Amino acid sequence: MLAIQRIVLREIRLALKEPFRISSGVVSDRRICLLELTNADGTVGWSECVAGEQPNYSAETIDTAWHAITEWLAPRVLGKPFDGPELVFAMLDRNVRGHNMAKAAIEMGCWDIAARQRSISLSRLLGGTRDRVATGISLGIQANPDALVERARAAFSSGYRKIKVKIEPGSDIAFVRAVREALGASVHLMADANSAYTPADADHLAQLDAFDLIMLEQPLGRDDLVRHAALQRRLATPICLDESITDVDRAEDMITLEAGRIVNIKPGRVGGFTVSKGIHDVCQRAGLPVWCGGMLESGIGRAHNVALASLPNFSLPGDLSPSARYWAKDIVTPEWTMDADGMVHVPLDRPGFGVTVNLDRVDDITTRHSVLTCT
Ligand code: OSB
Ligand code: MG
Repeated sequence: MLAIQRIVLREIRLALKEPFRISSGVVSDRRICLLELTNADGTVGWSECVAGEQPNYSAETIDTAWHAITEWLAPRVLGKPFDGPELVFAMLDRNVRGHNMAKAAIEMGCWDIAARQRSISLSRLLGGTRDRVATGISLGIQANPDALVERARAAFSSGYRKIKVKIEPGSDIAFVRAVREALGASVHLMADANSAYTPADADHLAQLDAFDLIMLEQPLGRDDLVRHAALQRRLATPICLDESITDVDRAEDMITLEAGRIVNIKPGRVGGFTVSKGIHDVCQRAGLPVWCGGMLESGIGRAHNVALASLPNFSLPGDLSPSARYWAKDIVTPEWTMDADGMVHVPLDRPGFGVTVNLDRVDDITTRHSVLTCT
């Protein structure tokens, strides 16, 4: 039984080691919203809202999520007992359109509490079947192909099992070619456009077929399922959808329309773990692989992603880089690490998501704070 009594919202500021540039914008200092949820029995769970500062990836931002959680979503769970975390998404979703990132933050915190109550790992509670998950790196857009090659080489030699390069018009074909030539034919290489292209670019994008990419992520707009289907017919490279897949129905539409052959699941984007599991299951039934994407999360959001990535149909490496790739110092202990084979270990022997939140460090970098309770 869960009955959330208190949610502490915090905004922290965490500087990335280097700016991360995608087709729609750049981020160098992350503003991250953290949730600390306290259950009636005293069990505490944590979560992170993946919304960014600007509405360039999704319509939501940290400020809209803060508002949605405070005004509409937290009141739906605070002081309202319910049987289990699989019920939370429906409680939050009824007559509240959108705001999936805000919903996900509350929902995932409830899963963490439920795992801790049972003294089992979050991975186990979710139905995870692996003790290690394969890790890829997502490399931001660089000034020139040489700078990208340098980062791709370093990533490959440190063990990463998939190299993803961000692309946009003007920084695409030559950049991907340079990385493929530098790393050789056997490396799992892919590109992510974050919606930077239109159907008029189909012939241009077809040049990427020459580089044997394992997938091309989100070339077109997020509502462009029909247009993605037409583009997929034109390309040999499998299309993977990220921004477009906001719920289980959109994943089913993708499958029906053949708008893509792979899904990047970010639990924070789709409203949490219940929806993520639903997308995982429909893809599995259709024979399509999924993988776990990232949103430059702190060690808390990363913990949720690692747990999800341990499910069976997460058969491709996720965007789950170790803490040290992003931050001088993470906010969890131990920090997330990757072994020499590019694997992150799932903390199966610890209750909940398996790392400890370093509260002193969180307090040091907190810039905004709000306590929500039952009224
Ligand atoms: O499209 O996958 C994306 C980061 C911010 C916004 C969108 C995306 C990304 C990444 C980063 O690719 C992956 C990571 O967290 O390492
Ligand atoms: Mg993406």
